[in-house]
Amino acid sequence: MHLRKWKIAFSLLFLPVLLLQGQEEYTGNPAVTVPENCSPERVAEIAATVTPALRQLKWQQMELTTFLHFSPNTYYDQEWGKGNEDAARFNPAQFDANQWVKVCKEAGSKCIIITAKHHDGFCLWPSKYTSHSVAASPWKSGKGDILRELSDACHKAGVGFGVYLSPWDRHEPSYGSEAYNTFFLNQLTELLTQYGKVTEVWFDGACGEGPNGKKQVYDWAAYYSLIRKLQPEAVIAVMGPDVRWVGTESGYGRETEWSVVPMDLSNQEDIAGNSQQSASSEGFIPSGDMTNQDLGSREIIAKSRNLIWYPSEVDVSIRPGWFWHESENERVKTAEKLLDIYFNSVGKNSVLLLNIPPDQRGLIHENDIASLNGWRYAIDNTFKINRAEKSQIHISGSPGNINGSYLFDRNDASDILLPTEKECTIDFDLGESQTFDVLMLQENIRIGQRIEKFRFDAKVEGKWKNLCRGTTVGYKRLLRFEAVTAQEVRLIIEQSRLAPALSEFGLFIQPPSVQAQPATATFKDSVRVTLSSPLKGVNIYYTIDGSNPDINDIPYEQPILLQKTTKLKFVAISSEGIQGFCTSADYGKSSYNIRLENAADPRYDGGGPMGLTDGIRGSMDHADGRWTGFPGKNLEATIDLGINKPIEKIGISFLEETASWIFKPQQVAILVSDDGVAFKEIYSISNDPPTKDQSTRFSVSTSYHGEARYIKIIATPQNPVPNWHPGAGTSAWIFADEISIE
Ligand code: FUL
Repeated sequence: MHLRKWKIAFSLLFLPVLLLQGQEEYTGNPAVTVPENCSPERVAEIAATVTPALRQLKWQQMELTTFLHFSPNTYYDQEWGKGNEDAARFNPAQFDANQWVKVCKEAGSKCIIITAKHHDGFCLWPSKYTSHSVAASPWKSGKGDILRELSDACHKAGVGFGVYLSPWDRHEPSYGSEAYNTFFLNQLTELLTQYGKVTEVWFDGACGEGPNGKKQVYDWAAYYSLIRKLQPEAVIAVMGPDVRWVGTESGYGRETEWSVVPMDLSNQEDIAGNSQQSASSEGFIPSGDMTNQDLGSREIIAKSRNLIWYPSEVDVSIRPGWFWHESENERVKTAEKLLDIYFNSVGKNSVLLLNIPPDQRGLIHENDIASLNGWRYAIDNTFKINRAEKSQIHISGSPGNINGSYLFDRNDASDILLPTEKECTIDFDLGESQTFDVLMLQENIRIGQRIEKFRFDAKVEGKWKNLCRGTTVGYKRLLRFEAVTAQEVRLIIEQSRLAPALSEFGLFIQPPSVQAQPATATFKDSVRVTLSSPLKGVNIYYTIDGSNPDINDIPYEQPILLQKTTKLKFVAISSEGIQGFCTSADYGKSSYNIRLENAADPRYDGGGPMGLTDGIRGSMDHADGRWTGFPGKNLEATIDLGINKPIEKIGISFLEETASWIFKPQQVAILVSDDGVAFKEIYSISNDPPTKDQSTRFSVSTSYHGEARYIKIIATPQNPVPNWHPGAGTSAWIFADEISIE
């Protein structure tokens, strides 16, 4: 054992690059059959020799890819078309494929996958095999081809081009018969032969009923072999053999993400029959529950005879829906949220497939672009300088320091092969004291995915302090922790399968953040807000007029005293001139006494009853902390103005977000009183339940020319929830915010 260790250590000394393969020679070993009666240890070793096919390796290296959901749904304000949509409504008058590609490329995307056909069967290219396509639309007088313009723009910009062709087709009459498989193969052939190189073919798993009420038996094997024949370098994703769906659409990958998994994730009986014998897709049908937390641990693979390289893709939309909806323009994920998704997808051994749906004009909306720009700025500035790049490295057991430059060369093909001992420590002397809050690790997956458990420490004031721990690394692992300043750090690989090949090691610092204390508040007279950043040497700037702060705004020097309802916006700029995210916090003044007959749900208490009259309106996000939510109960609020006062107008706003079971109240009544006992109704309204999903904010108000001391608002929930909704028969939620009294 020792001998082997020293051999590795010496090879590190004299021949530190153990692998620097040209991609051309690389073929990979994406499927293995485990011999019978292997011990679990032996199976783990075999799993460590499974490596990606070349197309999978290139796909993994892209890290960031884009989905574009665009179809008649964009014009019908819906997510799933029925197949009978009128092509006459499809008219992206300002369509500009170059804008799409420019926005995606600038955001860092390496491949764009377009919904060539979604479940509604409408084709964005003039397919010869159906009339339900752009050819029937008024756009470019039926002479246009979205795919032609997009593929040309992608190829010109050096961005990959990918297609989403929905197997489920709610328009095509042959759906549900063998003829449909031929129809589908014909459409695939058009896509794979008319638009140049295709990087990814994305098949969704949905298999519903077609126009004749029948379901289709898909001939996956025929689809796959056609793709292999026509576009051998394209990966086939999700319902395909090359790329696995991560299992959620949240943007958040698994903590432990193995790219090597059993061939059949659930049904052991099928393994032999379904075996993916080589990088080819023959006989492969994805099965098993992709949502399981554990897909590739020693316990799981020990039960398997066939192991495959099947890496994870995280798909998520920048908006709540996959398609563009006007009502979601204010609900675009913030740059900060996108960064969190990045760390939890790309940083968890997955490729991120971020959906950016074009709008009815045929352009990517300004709000999406603003988020993407902020996101890119944060990623670029975080990863610009590797604070470890000048390190001297020592590996436990080896006689001296080694040149670790291969760990900092931003080349995932050069690596240092670590000893196979149970525990191996790599000490880094960073050369000088550095501040960092991100650890990046990469394995050379051409050798295999091997690290099972690690921890990372820094020497702070003479003592080792643990900063983070992790399990799998794979292609890339990113971990964040509180910023620390240190010169000595160590990475301890606590467990691995065979010898891990570490290809990159990075320490980075994110753009500075600012915390406000209190984070939000409703107050009667005044509130004092403290702003701070965990990083030393940063300058904080803020505004109180709602504008975005920068270096020209008020520098923060001492706690800020607020005496009226204020949206405070703040930003930090590091000593290196890097600007953090602009953050805002709401502070609302409420001078009324308000009593609620029914308490709000504790998860949605809107900051307490006073939050209903603090001048800050809830956003389109029901969980923003501003909304007061009542589950199936009346909202009954009584406000005491202290003395009789003249009143001009009384109003209240509500949220409707039926997908979250939040409906407009069935009834709203506004009452006034001088003594708090006898109330007079001055307004009442009834609302019919909606007939389809809605997402909107709405207000009711009434003018009142008189005096009163007490105001009462009673809102009753929709009861029962209508039949078309999954909550049918129950009593809906009411979400209210801001009662206004003028
Ligand atoms: C799902 C589809 O049903 C959605 O509409 C969307 O295309 C998403 C990416 O896949 O299964």
